[in-house]
Amino acid sequence: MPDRFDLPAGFRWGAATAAYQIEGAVHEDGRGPSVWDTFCAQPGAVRDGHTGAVACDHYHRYPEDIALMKGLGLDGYRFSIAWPRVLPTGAGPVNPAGLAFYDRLVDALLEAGIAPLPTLFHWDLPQALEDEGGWLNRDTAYRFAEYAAVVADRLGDRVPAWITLNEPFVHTVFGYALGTHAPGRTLMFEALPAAHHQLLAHGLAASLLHERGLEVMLSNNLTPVEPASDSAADAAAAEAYDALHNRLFTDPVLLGRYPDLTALGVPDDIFGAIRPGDVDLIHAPGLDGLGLNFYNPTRVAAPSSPDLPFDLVPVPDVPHTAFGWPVVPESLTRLLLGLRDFYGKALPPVTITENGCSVEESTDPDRPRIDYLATHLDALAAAVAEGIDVRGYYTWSLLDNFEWAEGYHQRFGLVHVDFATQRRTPKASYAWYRDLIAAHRASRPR
Ligand code: IFM
Repeated sequence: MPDRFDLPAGFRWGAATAAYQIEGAVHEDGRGPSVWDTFCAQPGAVRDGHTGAVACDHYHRYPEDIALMKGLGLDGYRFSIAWPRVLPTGAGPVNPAGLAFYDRLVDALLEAGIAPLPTLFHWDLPQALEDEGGWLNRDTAYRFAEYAAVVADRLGDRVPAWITLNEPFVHTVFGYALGTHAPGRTLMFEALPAAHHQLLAHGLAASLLHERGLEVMLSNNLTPVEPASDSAADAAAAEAYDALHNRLFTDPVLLGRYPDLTALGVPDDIFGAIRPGDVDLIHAPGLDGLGLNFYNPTRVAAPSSPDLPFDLVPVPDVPHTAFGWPVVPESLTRLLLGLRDFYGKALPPVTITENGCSVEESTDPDRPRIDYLATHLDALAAAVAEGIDVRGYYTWSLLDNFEWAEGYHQRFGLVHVDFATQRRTPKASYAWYRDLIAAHRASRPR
């Protein structure tokens, strides 16, 4: 495996996490309940009844975790802010102790020479807002903008760049359409107002962040969609899936219009959710950077039943991660070139805000993760060589953590966490990434 890649000077090396997946301390210092606390309490919702109540105990152990980041030589750290820590009921009075935690975290990161990159929403909606309809309720978008302003007013003097939402596709589809994530709704395509309201929330918050002189990104987990064959039926199914997974979340922000969703049976106004002026509110603030979470491509065939307009089918003849996800690094190059072809000048600079894989705990010496990271960085460098403006790479994840419906079973960390003792042990991929960052810096001084 190469130990360096042809990436530009000033390229930002990072690692990513999210609040509910690592913080724990769900009952401490005035934090309110989130939809994930509620979901985890439902029997059978999460594998083996795991919850994020303790997770990596990062709330208390963040100095140790920042020391691990410093040991890697990271330029940046992407984390998320728990809305229910800051505003325990989602709106109304601010919880000073909650804000103070992020204040300490940001100061400690800066002290270590690591740039903080916060995400404002990584799926842990305050339960009180879910009780009012969650993202199906348009008001949630306005509550999000208020929350964004509160946090930016506190941290914006030290944090210049922000991510509004993490993966609205996954939150909408798993959380509101299929019910495999919190809040566990099973509305199928009628979940899509939740997508529109998240995008509206992004637009409203982006305006407020820009007014404060801050940069804004939005992180989506985009996937290159490939038809299973050359048939017209497979091509049409792939187009419908691409509209749902990718373009629904990117076109309004970058182009100021929604894609055609009629193949999904979704009306133009997304079941009455879109009001006049909304799309402009989403598009007008502009985006300073596109956050791209990349894991795998998706192969799509014509539907085998009338329930859905597509079938998701296995990608043949490729290795798979411990999670069963296909490993096709060159599809990252294809995705990036395809984004440029499709969006042209509307495509802002890209930052890879997540990329990584889960590996069996027993795997020694963590070779599959090193291979995954190296081959994807190679694919990224190939896109950069074709002229794509990529500013940084945040691997998912710094630590093994709470992997949502899979509980603690999928391990994505560069650092092993023993969840019984909270002992952290850097894996072979940690040393590999550390050496890679050092080699890149030595060969490309700023
Ligand atoms: O753990 C998740 C993260 O929260 C969002 N992106 C994908 C990761 C791996 O599933």
